[in-house]
Amino acid sequence: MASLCRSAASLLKPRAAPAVRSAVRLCSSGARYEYILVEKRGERSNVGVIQLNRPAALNALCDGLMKEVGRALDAFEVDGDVGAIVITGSDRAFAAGADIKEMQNLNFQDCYSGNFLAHWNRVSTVTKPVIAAVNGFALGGGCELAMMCDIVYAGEKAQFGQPEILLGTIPGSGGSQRLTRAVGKSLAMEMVLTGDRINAHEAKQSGLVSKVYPVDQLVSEAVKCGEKIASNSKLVSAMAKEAVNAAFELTLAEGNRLEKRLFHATFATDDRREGMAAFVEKRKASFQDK
Ligand code: CO8
Repeated sequence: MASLCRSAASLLKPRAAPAVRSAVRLCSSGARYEYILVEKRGERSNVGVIQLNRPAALNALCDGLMKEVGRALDAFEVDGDVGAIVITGSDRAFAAGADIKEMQNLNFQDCYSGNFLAHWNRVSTVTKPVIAAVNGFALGGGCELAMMCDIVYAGEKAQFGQPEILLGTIPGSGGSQRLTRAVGKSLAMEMVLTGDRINAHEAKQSGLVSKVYPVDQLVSEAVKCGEKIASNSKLVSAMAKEAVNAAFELTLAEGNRLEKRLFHATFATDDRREGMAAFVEKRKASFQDK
């Protein structure tokens, strides 16, 4: 957790890259991943891809799976080559929610004293841009996981929903908050109170996702978006992400003040100098992430 609290600048310094250049089931520490596949993609191997891989349970987000996602995010966060991260699932399911079988016998004390599933929040604290590529079901915690990401792309057959009410509970990882901010009160209320799902096109129309692609093109399109982001200054991208995220937390005046300070801060970077010089000299900028 401590590593996630470091400043963007220290996180973006190149360090020893973990061994995740091709699809492997090893994390940086050498420990095996059981529930996810991790690789680096893109022409310059600068997009980290985490694929949820628990097909028999439609990628239900058991504790072990979410801990592995956290470890993979940690590794990409400190990997100086990686400029963006994609989280995806299978064609059938991004994730069908938190693992109901794992939750079934918990009581209030277990949840409260153990701060049940608090570590899920790690996805929303990563400083590098994270893109969710959602095919199939994104239900309950699956929809919440997608909404923790910075950009959501959907495959044409994606379905989004918060069906917790049908299980006698309510969203617990931001569903009532992020969904409402994304789609507005009436649709969010309808989804949370009825458990009804929306399809990819409804999700696009309501602002939950930014692009819809054919199922088989979704992940490569998300990687392309990641490559585009990764070609910019990682340092300045982290500032841009911080500024946009502040819009959900601060008043307009506070948000504008923070934005202005971050804008001013870009003038302390070599990359801002390089970006403007490259424009004036009619050449492509070469950012060094400092
Ligand atoms: N948890 C555990 N197992 C699951 C889950 C799940 N969420 N979803 C599917 N599975 C399992 C099924 O049990 C089944 O396993 P098995 O073959 O061993 O019986 C397998 O996946 C395939 O599922 P189905 O046979 O049901 O497949 P269908 O195609 O018939 O249906 C559905 C697909 C519609 C996705 C259906 O599986 C379904 O409704 N799943 C549950 C969806 C749901 O209710 N999700 C919300 C869960 S609660 C939640 O996410 C709360 C989050 C709170 C986070 C708090 C953080 C602090």
